Amino acid sequence: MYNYTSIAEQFSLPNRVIKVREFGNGNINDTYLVTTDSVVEEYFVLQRINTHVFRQPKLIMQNMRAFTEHMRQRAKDEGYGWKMPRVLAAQDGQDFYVDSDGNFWRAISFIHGAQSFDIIKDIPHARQVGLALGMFQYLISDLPIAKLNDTLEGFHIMPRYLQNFDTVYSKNGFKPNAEERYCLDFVRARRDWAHVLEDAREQGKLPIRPVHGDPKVNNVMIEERTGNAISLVDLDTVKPGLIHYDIGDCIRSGANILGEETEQWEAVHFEPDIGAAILEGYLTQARYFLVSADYDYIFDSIRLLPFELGLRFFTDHLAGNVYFKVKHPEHNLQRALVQFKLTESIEAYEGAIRKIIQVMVSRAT
Ligand code: GN1
Ligand code: MG
Repeated sequence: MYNYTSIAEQFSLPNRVIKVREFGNGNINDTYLVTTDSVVEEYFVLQRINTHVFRQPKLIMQNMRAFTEHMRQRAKDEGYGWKMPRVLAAQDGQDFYVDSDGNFWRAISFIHGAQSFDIIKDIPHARQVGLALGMFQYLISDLPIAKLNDTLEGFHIMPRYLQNFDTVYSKNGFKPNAEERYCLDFVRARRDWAHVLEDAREQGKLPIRPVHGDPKVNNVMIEERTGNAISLVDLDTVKPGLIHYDIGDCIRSGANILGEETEQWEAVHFEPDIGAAILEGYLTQARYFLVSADYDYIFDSIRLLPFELGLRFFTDHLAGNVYFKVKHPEHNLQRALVQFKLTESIEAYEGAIRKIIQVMVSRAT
């Protein structure tokens, strides 16, 4: 459908493009790995930005320039072996290329010698995933939020998602099946509590800071040689927000060892040991910038983010799959069920998880 080679060549010259293949399994953008004949930069990542979701993709590129340079410099100054993807310029010197159909393409460097995983392999991996988030937030923590555009308005803002859900549901006029009924009841039972983080922000308890926005397990790059996390990729949602969105998202994605795409949603559960290891890794770096109120909302964030994601999937299911890419018509319903089951399991373990948080926090502070 697209002439991938000629699009890739917008970013590869003077090198020749040898191959372009699909890469990763993002739910929003289309991602490709480009192989070139360059000896220094054999691969790079080419992406078509979904402009229905990201309506101002140029703002994303502006952000990426600003924070990747800032973070790269800080990592260097402080002696961390941390890598930030580089934005690759197109032939005309811009940070992107718009094709004749108006598609928005951009290229970023590939992190060599590293790979990512959809599911946590073991406890050391879990620790590295948490550490990656702590490192990312640490390196960006001194970048003034005024330097970051809001690339996706309303992202992670729970009251907005609830409003959107109500609008879609009231227009839908459908007869729910048993699974949809479960989801409807699930949302109803938790909707009043779900404002917890935004309330804390409004009350001045939690500050707005730069966040990653999407620190799930498969965005953490693990160095093959050492097993250490060396980068956190997928940077479109880096913008001002609450660091708790990141904490909850990272832990909900890692501690669900069946993965978010499993069809066995009834078996989905939270693995406390993995959650603990992620938190432990996170705090080794995050303790340098967290303040005491931040710790008070860690449990809420772990419970809220899977609920939020489940609600977003469920809303999209009701809306006819207009936001997340799907492989079959019930895909978003299945994904919602997975996240709701995970939330339920977190609720069942609340006492144990709160104890883990206490132990990890007292060790780190
Ligand atoms: C989307 O496209 P991808 O897979 O990187 C979504 C995240 C969700 C994630 C769930 C901009 O990310 O918020 O957590 O799916 N990104 C956006 O897998 O909505
Ligand atoms: Mg993403």
